[in-house]
Amino acid sequence: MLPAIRFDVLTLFPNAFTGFLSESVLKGAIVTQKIEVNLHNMRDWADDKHATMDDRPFGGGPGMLLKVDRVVPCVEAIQRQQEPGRLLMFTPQGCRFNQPFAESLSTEKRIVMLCGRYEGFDERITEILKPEEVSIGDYILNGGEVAAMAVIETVMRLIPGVLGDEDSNRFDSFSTGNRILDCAHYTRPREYRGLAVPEVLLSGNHAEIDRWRKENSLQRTQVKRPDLLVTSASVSSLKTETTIFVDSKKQQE
Ligand code: 6GU
Repeated sequence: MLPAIRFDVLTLFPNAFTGFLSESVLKGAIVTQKIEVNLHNMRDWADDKHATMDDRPFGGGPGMLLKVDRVVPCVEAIQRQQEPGRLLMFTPQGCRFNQPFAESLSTEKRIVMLCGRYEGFDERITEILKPEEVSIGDYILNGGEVAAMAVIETVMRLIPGVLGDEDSNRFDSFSTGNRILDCAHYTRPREYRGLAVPEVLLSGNHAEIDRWRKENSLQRTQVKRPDLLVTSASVSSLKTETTIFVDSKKQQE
């Protein structure tokens, strides 16, 4: 059986991924061939293995840039291995990665990810390859490797059959039909240091439990992430059906 998604990661540090991919759910997804992750050391694709991958910027300034004549042939060669995949380039200047973006990736057959290092990429790499530029947040990492891991892990969870319980991600924070935070959860003991589990969760009344959870989700979102809600009168009265959610896809445009 073909894996649902083939990921190709182009990086100068493939070893950074090996521990990450060999544990827990990711390991399972790879062993059962739900996903395939191919790590490509970009340096191996240069004509000579000691080839320089980076160079100083024209015009001066700090840092080194990945070279267009190294990166472009490498991406093209890897794309030719199979039907070309959706191409992501990791850069702090990219669109913010979020759950709707992950959902859009989860139906792809192949995702090719280009990880930068140094100060970034020669601009012509973007002009020639026209990748989707992706960032995982407003802070600066040493390179795109951690971002690639975040994308692989998030997308992998959305593939049917990867998580044990088919329902286990449907109610996650930010997921389809629930673009707000997940509700609070409790397990035994019923009381700890004077803190009791909300009575309704012990009631066995599933309609009441559902109502409590919806209300709790909305309250938590208002307190912890009010930016996820468009503030309106409907929010303060906790009427879920009239709450307007910020469309994160539009935010990205
Ligand atoms: Cl994708 N790359 C780097 N270097 N820094 C980042 C990032 C990506 N996303 C957030 N910070």
